[in-house]
Amino acid sequence: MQLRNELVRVEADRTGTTIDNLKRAFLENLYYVQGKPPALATLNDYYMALAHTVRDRIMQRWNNSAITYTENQSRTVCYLSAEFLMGPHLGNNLINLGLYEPMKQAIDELGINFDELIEEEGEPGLGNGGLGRLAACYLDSLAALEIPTMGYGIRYEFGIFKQDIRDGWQVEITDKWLRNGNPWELARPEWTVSIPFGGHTESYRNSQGVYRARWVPAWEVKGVPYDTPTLGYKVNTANTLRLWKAEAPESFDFQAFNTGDYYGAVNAKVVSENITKVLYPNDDEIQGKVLRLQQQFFFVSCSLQDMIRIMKGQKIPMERFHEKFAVQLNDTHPAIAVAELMRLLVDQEFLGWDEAWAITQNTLAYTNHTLLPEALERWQIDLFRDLLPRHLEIIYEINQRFMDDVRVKFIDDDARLARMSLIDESGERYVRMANLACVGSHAINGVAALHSELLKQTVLKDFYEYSPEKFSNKTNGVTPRRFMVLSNPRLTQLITDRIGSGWITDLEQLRQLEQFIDDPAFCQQWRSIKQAIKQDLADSIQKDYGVDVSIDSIFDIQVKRIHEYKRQHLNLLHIITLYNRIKANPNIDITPRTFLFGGKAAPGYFMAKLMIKLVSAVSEVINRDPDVRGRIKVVFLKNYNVKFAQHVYPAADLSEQISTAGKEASGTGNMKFAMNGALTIGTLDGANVEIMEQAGEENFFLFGLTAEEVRERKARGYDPKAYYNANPNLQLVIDRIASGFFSHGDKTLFQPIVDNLMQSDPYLLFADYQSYVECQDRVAEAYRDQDKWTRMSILNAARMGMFSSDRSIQEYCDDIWNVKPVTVKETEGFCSAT
Ligand code: CBF
Repeated sequence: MQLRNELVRVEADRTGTTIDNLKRAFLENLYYVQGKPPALATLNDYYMALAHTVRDRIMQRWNNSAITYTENQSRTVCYLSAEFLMGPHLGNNLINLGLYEPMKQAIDELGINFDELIEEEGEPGLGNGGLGRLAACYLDSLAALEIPTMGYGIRYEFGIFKQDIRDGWQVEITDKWLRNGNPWELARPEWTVSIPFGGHTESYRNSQGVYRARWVPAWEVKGVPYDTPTLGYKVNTANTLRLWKAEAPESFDFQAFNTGDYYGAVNAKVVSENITKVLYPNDDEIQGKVLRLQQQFFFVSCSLQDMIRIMKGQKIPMERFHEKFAVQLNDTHPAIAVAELMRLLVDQEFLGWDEAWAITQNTLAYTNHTLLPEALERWQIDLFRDLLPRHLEIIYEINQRFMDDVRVKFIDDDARLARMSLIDESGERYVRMANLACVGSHAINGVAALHSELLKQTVLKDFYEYSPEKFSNKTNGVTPRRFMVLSNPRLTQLITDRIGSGWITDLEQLRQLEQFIDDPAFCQQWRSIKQAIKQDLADSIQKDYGVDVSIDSIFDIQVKRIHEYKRQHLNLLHIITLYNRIKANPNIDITPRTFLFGGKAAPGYFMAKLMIKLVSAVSEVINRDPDVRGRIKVVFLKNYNVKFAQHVYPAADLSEQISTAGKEASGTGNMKFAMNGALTIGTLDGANVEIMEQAGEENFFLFGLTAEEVRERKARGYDPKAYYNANPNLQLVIDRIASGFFSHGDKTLFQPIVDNLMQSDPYLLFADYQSYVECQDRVAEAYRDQDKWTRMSILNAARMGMFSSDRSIQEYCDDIWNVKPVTVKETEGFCSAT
């Protein structure tokens, strides 16, 4: 079909940005898209109308980006991730469009509360925590830096569960995030792909008489793409997040239906759609379930097939796949891409093995996000073969060639061969996904300096020794657009008034704030802003939990997934220590504190759930004890998610980053807190190390063993009881928990925590206890000197430039992906056939 050669201009209602345009557009969307007259509209209708008004203003950028990339055959980054924790879109899109203020004015002028509409949006919780949120920050920076990008992932019908707290226990509630529709996505059924599973393989001779392999799958599902635009900050770039939904090839099996088997007829649909039904709610842990492998293969195959379609659409020969695409594997979850790309190139595109292998390695790169052994993915061979028989063959072939190379490089080292093999044969046989990712990638990186070093010394040591040139560090970063501009408008205004707005895209410019640390007016404004934000959070705590918290207390916050290695229970040991001091001397002079916790526990992680219960139990006792006189308060904030996080980071005085050294790969919450002027109490773990380097030791509360000391302590034979016996304060804390003091006299309730600490204490809480408490005492002392504290707070924010995800992404672009920005052209009308 050929369009007439003319420029079509769009009416102002779809693209206009004057206040009048925005008002008209909003009302029009309410009436015609949402189908409601104002008299009958609900809050959600208003939100939807606003979302559509914003989406209309994105469309031109999105289409122009697609046209530019197609015309230029642009090299494209494909970020493959099983999780994208995007957070609410509305406010963020308005910021990136530069329309936040005009839209607020327009909506307010209509008599509708704009802030309520922003709050009305739910969030697509398609991730567990750090890894998924990092992917979202990276999409933001890729667009801001004008890098052609596709994010590829899974459109889970149910994202991370909603957390309720009942009687102190976590209760999981299904997250029906699509219930009211999703105005930000567009289904693209025309690009549906077919994904095979199961069956067997066979060999055949092609027309030239050459033997080839063929996969004869037992069943297939359809992958339907849903696209969401990801905007760059005040540039024309709108990239795409493409999430795949699984559907049955036929909704009904008519044969079964005709024979009266109604259940059988719909079952195929149910089984297929199960693949993208729900996000596995585990962070840093694997479960080895077949459905999870199905999910991984499903989205990887959909995405690679999509790339091949794009290559063909742009008439680029398949031999140039690695020139067109740079594919990043976000952890091992998409590592099956190594075998799948080989299958597609060899079996379907008929490239030779060696050529396909060179393309695969040149295309793929792998980011490792954890050193925890329980998070290293491996799949039982039988399970793997049943689902992906052809991939197992391909993996065997890759392995055989790889083992031959290793054998030559490291002569007579069978132990090394066994460790590096893609197949774990030490007992029951498994496919090792990290090994597969390493072998199939040209670049491997960790996510903070310490983590990247430890990777080379521990889990990936053999691979480092084999190909050191592949390894690098890419310290994580977070987007200042969401985590400063959107979350903290007051601080943004203050900073911009002083140094201009360049810092929003060049965070190093925050260093200019250092010149104001001796300016009393600036410090006063800085402090008042913090107090005002604390008041907002205090109000919401009062409303939601009925607890009064004072904004003159230190807001001491630990928000992150609940995990033993993150040591929320170490925080509790300190709280109980303070409480014990008060009980011993009710008139003691202590710096008031509000301890806030938030985070979800994996539903099957008993200890983590018990830790939540312990926080609740301690808070119940402390908050109502008259001796405490409100000087310390403890609150567990339920259902911590991106939306809520945006209210939390700006309100913090103290950021708790207290994981056992060597366990947290990077952390990213630590960066978000510090950018918003919180001081950190932390161990030398993950990115804390670099945060401290940047902020300066004098502006960071450091405690605890180093990763090396932790290793030594364990090697020597760590005995937690020795610490307990030697420290009367620690004894009192543990005994109080064990005695049932926090559990209405029930001595058994928290026994698993007590026993675990007393008998093994795998995360060395006892070893770090004294150092932590002393450090907390220094925090309390420092907070008393408000001038000094404010200076430290300003310096922390001023020196966080390196933790912008723009810096991280620039490093990936330069060192791993070799991509350059592409400026998206602007058009006058929306459609020109010329
Ligand atoms: O790199 C992003 C984050 O990933 C994790 O959350 C993960 O899922 N493996 C790590 O635990 C974090 O340390 C890291 O910041």
